[in-house]
This record gives sequence, structure tokens and C-alpha cells, in this order.
Amino acid sequence: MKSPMLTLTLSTCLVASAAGAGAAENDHLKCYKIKDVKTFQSATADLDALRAEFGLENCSIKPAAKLVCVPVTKNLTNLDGGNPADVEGDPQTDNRLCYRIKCPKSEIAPTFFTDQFGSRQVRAVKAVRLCTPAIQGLTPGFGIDLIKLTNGTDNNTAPGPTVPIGSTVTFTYVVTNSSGGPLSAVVVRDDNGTPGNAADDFNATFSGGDSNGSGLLDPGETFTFVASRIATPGPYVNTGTATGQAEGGQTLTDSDQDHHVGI
Ligand SMILES: [Ca+2]
Ligand SMILES: [Ca+2]
Ligand SMILES: [Ca+2]
Repeated sequence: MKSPMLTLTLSTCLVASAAGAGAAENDHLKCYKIKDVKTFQSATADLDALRAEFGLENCSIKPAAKLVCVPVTKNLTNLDGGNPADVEGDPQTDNRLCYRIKCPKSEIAPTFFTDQFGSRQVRAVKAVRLCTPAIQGLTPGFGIDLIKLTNGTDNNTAPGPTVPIGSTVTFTYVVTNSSGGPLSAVVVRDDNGTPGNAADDFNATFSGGDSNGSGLLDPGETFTFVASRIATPGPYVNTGTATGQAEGGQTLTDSDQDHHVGI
């Protein structure tokens, strides 16, 4: 890997926080690409990540410095696809995701910096990265999506369609994957209309969708599962739950219910 920094493009406009706009925190890092004249023999460092998941890495440090990062506040506007969650953090304890940014050209005077390698003047050329606080983990409900249908239609609220008592009611479970990687062991379990009794739950039957034959629910694929029951008198609701395993071992899950009425 060329750089330890995760770089993503972000089509946004970055603006400074309005004065007095509230409790904006200096919890982002804005990183400028610089020209550094400092030269020294390469140094080594044991970098112990604050977060246990990344562990201790033995690294070498080579001149010269490439970026200078400064704490900044940020208001995010014009985000494609909706409103962002505002994740705030402390610069010294939280992980960061670093985005490549494009900013209007600005004249920044040469600046003196002092670090463990000494004082020197660097030329700040342009801002190239914005690092935002990031919590490791999943947003609940992320990554796998289940839509459960009754006789081909989605009826999440009562009463749903009417069906003749004694007729066969068909449930279809449509499962898709937005996790960014393949999901294994994808199954759909139905509560059989009795959420308080796990003993009668059942797995719906896989009916297709593994277009590349991998045995995995890959991004872009749609797995379909089916089940049926004989309609009984009155209102009925059952809930399906899809689960799948991500490559890192995390279990992703999503549920969807559907209603019908036997008459
Ligand atoms: Ca549904
Ligand atoms: Ca049950
Ligand atoms: Ca597949």
C-alpha cells in the first residue's frame, strides 16, 4: 500500500463554522501538502495505536515531512444523498477517516514549525486531506436489507391484503447487500407469526439469485427466499430476519414484517 491514509473522494463544499453557531469542536484535521527542507537519517518508531484493533507497528520515518495537519471545525453542506450524521470527537483519542479535498486556491505564507526533528520553514502549498472522527463499528441495520412480501406485495402495516381462508399464502423474502463486500451464510428466519415463541420459527427456502455461483451474497446480487402457509381466519403478521456474515466475521442483520387477513 502506497500510503496508510485512506483516501476517498468527497463531493462536498467545506465552509468554516459560523461564529457563535454552537458547540463546534476542533475535532477534524485539515492536512496541507508541504515542501519541507528538513533532512535527517531515517528514524524508527514504535507506533502503538490507541485502538487495539490496529496494534503495535514498527515504522521507519523518512524525511521530509509531506503534510502538516491542523485542527479545524467543519460544517458539511451539499452532501450527495442526504443529511450526514454529525460524529464529533476528540483529536487525541478518536480514529479518523481522511478524505481527499479540493479547496479554493489560497496564498499561504511560508511558516516556521518545530517538531522532534527541529525547527525549519516549510511552504504550505495547498490543503489536500480532511480527516474526520470515525467510530469503528457498524451502524445498526447497515449492510444487508430484507424486504418481505405477501403474495407479491409489500404490506408493512396492517391490515394488508385479504386472502381466502384455506388458500396458500406465499411469502417472498428479497435480500440485498450494501456492505461493500460479500456476505456468507445468508439465511432468512421467519418467526411464524409468533414472535414470543422461538420454537416454531423456520428458515425460508433459498430460491435463487447467486448469479456468479459463489455461494455468497455479493454486492449487486439479490437473493430470494420463499415460504408459504395456509390462510387462517383474521389478521396475521409475521416477521422475517435476514442474517449474513461479513468477511471480518461480523453478523449483519435486517428484519421486515408483512400483514394479511384471512376472510
Ligand atoms: Ca414487508
Ligand atoms: Ca415464532
Ligand atoms: Ca454470489
